[in-house]
Amino acid sequence: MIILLTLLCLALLVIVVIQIGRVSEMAGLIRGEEDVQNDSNYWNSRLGLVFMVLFLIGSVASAIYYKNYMLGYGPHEAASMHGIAMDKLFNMTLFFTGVVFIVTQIVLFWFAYKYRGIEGRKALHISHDNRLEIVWTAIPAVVMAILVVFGLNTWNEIMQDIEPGEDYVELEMTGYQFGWIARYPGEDGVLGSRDYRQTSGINPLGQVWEDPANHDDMHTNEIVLPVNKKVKVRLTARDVLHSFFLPHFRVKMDCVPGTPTFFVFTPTKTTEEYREELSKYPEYQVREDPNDPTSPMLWETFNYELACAELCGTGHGSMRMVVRVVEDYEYRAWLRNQSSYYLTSIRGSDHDPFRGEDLEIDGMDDAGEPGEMEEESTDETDEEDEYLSEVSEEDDETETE
Ligand SMILES: [Cu+2]
Repeated sequence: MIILLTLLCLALLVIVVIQIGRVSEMAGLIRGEEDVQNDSNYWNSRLGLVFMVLFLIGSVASAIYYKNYMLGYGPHEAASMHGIAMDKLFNMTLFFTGVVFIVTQIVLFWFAYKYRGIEGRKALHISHDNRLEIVWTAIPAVVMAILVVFGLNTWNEIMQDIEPGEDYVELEMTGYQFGWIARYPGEDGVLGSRDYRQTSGINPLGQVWEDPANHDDMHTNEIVLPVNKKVKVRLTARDVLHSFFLPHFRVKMDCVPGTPTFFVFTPTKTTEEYREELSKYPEYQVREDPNDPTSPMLWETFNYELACAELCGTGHGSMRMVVRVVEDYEYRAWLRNQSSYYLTSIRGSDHDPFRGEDLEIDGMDDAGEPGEMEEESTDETDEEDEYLSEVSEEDDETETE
């Protein structure tokens, strides 16, 4: 019904426009073509100026209104090292293109007004002007060169791989319709090999169980990362194109079936620190559930998140995962609490090529329980243990409640 009414309105509008055209045509015949032409030139050129002013005010106002989202200000500040450089680049590009946009719009509409058709005025024909041509070639060339050089520099910095000998955290993310599988390499620091032909319900990544590097690999249901440490994320997809998008870290890379990609970045703010920052903004100083005064504040419930940025199918919107950035000792404690996928789901089953054989797996005893790891008697380990006992106390409290 609404569509029918809309179509009817549109049809009526077209008829009205045609009728107005006819009326002015008739008026032109009565008053003489020239007069009508001059009249219309006069009004159109003035209305053009009015349009220009409103249009520029609207454009600048919208840029200011959306600057937090588009340029990463306020509660949308970057939480990674390269994110800051990237936001700077966007700001610089917008500055140059913004100046050009405003100047060219003013000149465009001003010329349309100044050189409107006036009775007796003749158009001047200029075949070419060397000076003008040099100016309008050189200025854009210089500005473009500046933008390209800065852009290329930033791009090379962002796309840099891990240097040999550098300390970093590695994980692998695999997109599928519709979700993500996160895999951490375990004690040996090596992600085991995969063969897509071995993919099945019990082996969602097609891990090759003969490869001992697979035995300590862990599948986790959230991404936990240590703050201020380089992270290398290896990206793949199991079916169609997906895109690994971490908006707060300005990370976005396609996951392509059959073509592994990767992204290296350094988170600079823990989730707690980011929440602290958000607590300063009025839009986050409201209850999570406005009808429930006992619910937590919105900033307290904030989490970094992973989203899929490729329209990969009907369940695309459900491809979300929480990303937690924590202190290094909390990260190591969390890692110790994760268990190997091989030991929990494959070991001893029909799919286990080492069934009935003894296996030595780093950091795990053969029964598949996370065992004693090599203890380093450093302060860090103490911190880690303290954190672990705190966490288990909290757990106990929630259980007794
Ligand atoms: Cu997807």
